[in-house]
Amino acid sequence: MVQANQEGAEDSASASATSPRKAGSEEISGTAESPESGWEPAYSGIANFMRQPSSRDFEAADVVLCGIPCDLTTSNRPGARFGPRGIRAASLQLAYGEHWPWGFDPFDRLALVDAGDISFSPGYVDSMLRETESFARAVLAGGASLLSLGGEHLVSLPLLRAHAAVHGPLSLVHFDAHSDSWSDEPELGHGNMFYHALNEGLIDPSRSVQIGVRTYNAEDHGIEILDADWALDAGADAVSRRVEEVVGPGPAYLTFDVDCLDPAYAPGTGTPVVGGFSTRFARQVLAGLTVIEFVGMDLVEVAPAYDHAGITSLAAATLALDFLCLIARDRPERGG
Ligand SMILES: [Mn+2]
Repeated sequence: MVQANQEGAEDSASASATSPRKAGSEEISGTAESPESGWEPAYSGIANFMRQPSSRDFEAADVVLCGIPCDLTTSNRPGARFGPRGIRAASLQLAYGEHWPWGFDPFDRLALVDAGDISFSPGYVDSMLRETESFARAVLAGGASLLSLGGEHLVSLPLLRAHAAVHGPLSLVHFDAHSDSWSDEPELGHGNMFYHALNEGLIDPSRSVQIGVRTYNAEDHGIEILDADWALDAGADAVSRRVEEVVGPGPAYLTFDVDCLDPAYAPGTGTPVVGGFSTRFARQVLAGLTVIEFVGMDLVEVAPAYDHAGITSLAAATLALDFLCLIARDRPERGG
């Protein structure tokens, strides 16, 4: 692993004097260009996502990445507010050029800026909802796509509000151990925001699908559920094909709760449920969704305090990078 990273790093360092992976040399003026070695090891440096530029200038960006450090309504173990930081740190060991098994570097094709985290008043759900929707609307108005890192899953509601304002009712492609559409909870929270999203008309249930579910909810609200047992028996390719059949043409929003993965692969989360996907299986399903028109994505519920050896954060960073490869796969190289 270390050997592979070093080889990749040498390749990318020699390829371009302005590589954004060269120790942040583009972002910081008046400092040393780069380390003498020409590359920076994964444990070192500023932890922007994938070492992409830190910026709130969205004009030139194809994709804006943000963190939403919120765990206000977490129903079991809190700590997802540290998710964005954990995922960014884990991403540094992936920031060495071509991403396996895609065979290309998505940042040769997509300009991504890491906008940092959305700030809101700690402890106030309304503040998080307002600030997140406002930020997302500003990004989308500038023409960029948004890749959001949670945070608890409630963050998807203001993100869906902003995306639906631009695109109309969305197909929801939802990876999760839980449906998060329970209708019997008195307050808005991370177990019912998709029930509220349905009531608000943000989601088209007939074009939506939930993948990896392995908890009970008496109501499916008309959304197709590919539960974890069915999916694992059917195989990744069959799951991808069924998701594409349900979604069809039109804008889709991807939301990935890391607890879709089995706790063996993602212990660092608030409400783990056994019997889930391996990281590899989830990657295969995601990579198979090649004809869906994704307009945005969030990846949520990483809680690094319960993680072991960083495997949950690494899985999340890898899945976020897979999503970027998925939307970049048919694009030409930038400026080339
Ligand atoms: Mn969940």
